[in-house]
Amino acid sequence: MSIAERGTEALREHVATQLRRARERSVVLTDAVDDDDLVRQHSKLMSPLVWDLAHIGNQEELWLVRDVGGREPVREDIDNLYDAFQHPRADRPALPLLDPAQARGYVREVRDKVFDVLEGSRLEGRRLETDGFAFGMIVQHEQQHDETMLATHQLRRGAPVLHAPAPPAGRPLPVAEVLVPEGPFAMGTSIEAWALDNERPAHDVHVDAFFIDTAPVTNAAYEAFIAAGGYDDPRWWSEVGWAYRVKADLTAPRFWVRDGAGWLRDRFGHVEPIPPDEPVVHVCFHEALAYATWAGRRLPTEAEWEKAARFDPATGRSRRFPWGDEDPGPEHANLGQRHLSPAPVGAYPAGASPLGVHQLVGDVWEWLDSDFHGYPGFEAFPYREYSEVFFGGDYKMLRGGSFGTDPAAVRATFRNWDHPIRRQIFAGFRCARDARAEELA
Ligand code: AVJ
Ligand code: FE
Repeated sequence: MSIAERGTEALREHVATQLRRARERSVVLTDAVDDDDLVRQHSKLMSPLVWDLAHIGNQEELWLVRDVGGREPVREDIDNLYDAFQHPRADRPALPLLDPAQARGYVREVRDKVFDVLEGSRLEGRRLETDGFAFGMIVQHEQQHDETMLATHQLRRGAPVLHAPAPPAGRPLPVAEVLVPEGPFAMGTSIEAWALDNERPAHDVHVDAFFIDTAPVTNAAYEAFIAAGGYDDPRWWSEVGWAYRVKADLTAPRFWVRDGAGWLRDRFGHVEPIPPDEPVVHVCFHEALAYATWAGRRLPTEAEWEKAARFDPATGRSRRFPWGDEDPGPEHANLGQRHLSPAPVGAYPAGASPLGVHQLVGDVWEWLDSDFHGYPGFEAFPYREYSEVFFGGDYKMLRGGSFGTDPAAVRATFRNWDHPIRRQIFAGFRCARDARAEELA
């Protein structure tokens, strides 16, 4: 059910449930390791887990306790420490951070006040409170950091501490690619209550006919690119991509380890054979683009991806999700850290789009050949630092969420972005190609 269709009390209950679910995840991810591990920096790319935890609490305090609730600050003195714009990740371990016990106490104290604020909010009136937007924003913020913390776990060395059942089995798909017809579709949203500013407003975009793969590129397909010498041939790489490939000495996806003539992967501390039918993960944008070029194909644009994910040819309408308007369930998509890996191709037939494109949502974020810009009519809300300060050419877009993304923090309109060199995120890709005139007859 959409947020706006709920009555006020049902919405209040929904907010409370979502807040609790997010906190359960944060607790699992931070209770899984000891205090020494929580304060350590596992990679220069990441914050110590204890920073993420207190930062989650601080954002919640700023928006829900102080702004929505109009209450006195809990810990105004620590705002600066947990402001992501004040301190780059690499510098965070050296800050006088709250220790693990203090951080846990802080987020609990903030959360108690938030439940009180939630009781008193009309969930309408001010834009920030209408449909519980600020609560939804904070739920998504915590879940986004939970995915970031999961990426920190992947970078952490030592014995495995996280456990989850294997994803469902795959099955062969009837076709490898489908035609997305030429024409306009409604991109973005003006009606999804918890959509963030960069997803707004809905606007028509014309998309030429193109073919898109029904599944993300698999480990087996990617290994063929490696075996064919793809990493040694600058023809497949963009100029900046090749320069980075050389400088960083890339030879395979991150977390792949050589095993004789083949490869293994290190997944949250388990060193294991690489499942051939799972989407490849932990490649950067440059690797995705090089693969696509080698394969005689290209990456989709952001508009193409969203049209493939939302366009219903029967009605011409854009759906909330590939499978329809229902919120994601376990049958639709590999989301929410239920499984700690992507699922093999074909594992979610109920999640396919009307055109027959599978696994657009869940499994792996998909790199796209688009930069981050605001849609026509974009308006920063409620703060410029969520999206607007990242607009421009420095980032590439990612869509669809991964096995590490919570359903609350992904939609078919949800936009993610990162530097094109990043590999620690749970990102893969799928390929597309232009349609030839004779294929449209
Ligand atoms: C939208 C995932 C790029 O993690 O940097 C978290 C989300 N913004 N805290 C990020 C975010 C502020 C953001 N991404
Ligand atoms: Fe944040």
